[in-house]
Amino acid sequence: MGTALSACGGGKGEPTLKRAYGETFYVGAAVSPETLVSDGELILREFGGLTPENIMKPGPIHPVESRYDFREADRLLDFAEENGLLVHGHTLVWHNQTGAWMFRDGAERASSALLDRRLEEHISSVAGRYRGRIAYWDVVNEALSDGPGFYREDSPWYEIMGPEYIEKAFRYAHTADPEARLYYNDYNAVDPVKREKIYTLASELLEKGVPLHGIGIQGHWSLEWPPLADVEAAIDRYASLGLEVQITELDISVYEFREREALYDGPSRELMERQARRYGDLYALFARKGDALAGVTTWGVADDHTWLDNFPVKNRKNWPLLFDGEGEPKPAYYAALEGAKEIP
Ligand code: 9MR
Repeated sequence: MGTALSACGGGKGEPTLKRAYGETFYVGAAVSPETLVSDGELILREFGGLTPENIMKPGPIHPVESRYDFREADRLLDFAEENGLLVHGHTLVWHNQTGAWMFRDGAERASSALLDRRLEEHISSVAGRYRGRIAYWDVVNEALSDGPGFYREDSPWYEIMGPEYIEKAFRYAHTADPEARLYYNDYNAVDPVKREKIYTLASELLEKGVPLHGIGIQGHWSLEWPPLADVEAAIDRYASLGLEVQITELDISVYEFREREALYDGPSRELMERQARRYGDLYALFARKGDALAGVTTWGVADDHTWLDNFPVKNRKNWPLLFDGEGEPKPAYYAALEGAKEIP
């Protein structure tokens, strides 16, 4: 993309996302090794923090038991430090993107004791390697159920260790990097039913003295869903526990989840204006909630690289972010900037 700085704003006194919000919460973006290069200038102009989209997940960073692959993560940390960006590590424990070896012992399933040892070894190696250099860690990702149950029971972590893997993960992470702020991160985190599960989990962990510092509300949302009132209520509810809150994975799909057709052949002006109103409303809310919010991160930088091109429908183009495929600011970007007027 390589957009010239002068060609798209951010000059001397001009507003940028990080200038507008940097005193209120950090403005982050999820990056891949490729977008870190292709969108480098844009990232430095607009963002104050980075989340690795995939490279620090257990699968990529710890592909087999005896070997870690830290190359990409090291590069990201170096880039962040050279440029004064903070890093939000993602993620130490997840049921997804984890090597199958983690849960096996030869031909058998790993025992609870073996998996516990691996959990500690994985966390102490990854969080320990970057000790003091990671501002926030998503320690456990998506451990709760979207259905009637409480925990995500089909996670191999839960199946083998029961719910204790969650508190153990936080304790191991705190030992490995005592300075890092430790988060529980989930989607549907503003849905009132799941919100209460997350609230209950967090209160129980806190009661036990588990080092939990924040809740990550992922924010994979759409033009119509969720209602703003639910977003506000969730931020308030988590903050009432004395926890930090972050919006960790924001994107606004042009499709509702139930829509499976490719309804749009391009990002029409009308569609992008609708999306801009939505982003504007959200950032205005984030501005008002600045005291409770530690950060707001978009799940990507620009519309040329988004997981939503393949979810929930493969090969259906989406335009969910604040910058277009050329790295130019979209109407959504200007609406997000406008929201900063609501900072008290
Ligand atoms: O954006 C990530 C995509 O590239 C991966 O293929 C996918 C694998 O499940 O994970 C995506 O990121 C997810 C994040 O790690 C956790 N919350 C949901 C995100 C979107 O699926």
